[in-house]
Amino acid sequence: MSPLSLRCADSVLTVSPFGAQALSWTSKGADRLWLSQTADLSGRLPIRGGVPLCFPWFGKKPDGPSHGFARTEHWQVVEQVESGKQALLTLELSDSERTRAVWPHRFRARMQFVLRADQLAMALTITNTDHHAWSFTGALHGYFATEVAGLNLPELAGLPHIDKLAKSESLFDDGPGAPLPPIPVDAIVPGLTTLRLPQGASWLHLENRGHDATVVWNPGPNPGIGDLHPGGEAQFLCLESAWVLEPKVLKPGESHTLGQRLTVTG
Ligand code: TA6
Repeated sequence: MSPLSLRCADSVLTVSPFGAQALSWTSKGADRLWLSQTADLSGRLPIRGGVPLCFPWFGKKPDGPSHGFARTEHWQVVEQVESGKQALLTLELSDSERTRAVWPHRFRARMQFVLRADQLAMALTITNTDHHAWSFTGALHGYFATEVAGLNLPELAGLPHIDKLAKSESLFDDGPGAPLPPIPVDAIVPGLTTLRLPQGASWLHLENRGHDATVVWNPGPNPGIGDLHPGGEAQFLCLESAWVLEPKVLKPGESHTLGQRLTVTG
């Protein structure tokens, strides 16, 4: 399925209806997202890069696909509007026989992108359309372009987190000059909301909402990931707006929105 293009001034967003996944966002002359040069765009496998959506679960599950099925389903476009100051794109996914075979619940998921010249706001709203309560975990698993070598994100200094690599609770370093995050990293940081990532001469400001944690991920050198081009791991950091600490329970008719707003400055 061909990607959709959304434009506001010279800010351009490309979204694949497969997974409702942002693939690139060019603002102020640079792509703010990172996409693997060897990403599989056939519409059969998850796409490595951009902003994959994890739902109805985050991470691995013995009896289902990693990070759930939202990123490997075809979403319907329900709204695309471009007006002077902003452009808006909304895609929707509902349960089907295929989704109920791996997760036996009725739901509606709506992914909205609001684009401005220097800003992209993303919101994933999950609604329980079933007759019983169910729970989910999820994330906006964004891959952001940055030079990983020498990275130092002061917002992480001293923060408690779950270190998924060491399988333990830990604290980020807060000494001067320490690489932050250390690479490789796979960390769940409870409550963290705002971060600022260097992107060449400019900054990407990230603001999460409706999350219980920010996930920070980079596999480091020799990642052994088939669809990651050689050296690609040095070019991105995943900073994910996530609901992962405890499953989020939704009663019939209830909704929850997981969001992330990106703003470019400099
Ligand atoms: O968000 C971090 C993480 O859950 C890592 O543990 C790592 O496996 C990554 O996502 C990528 O997962 P994927 O299924 O896309 O290969």
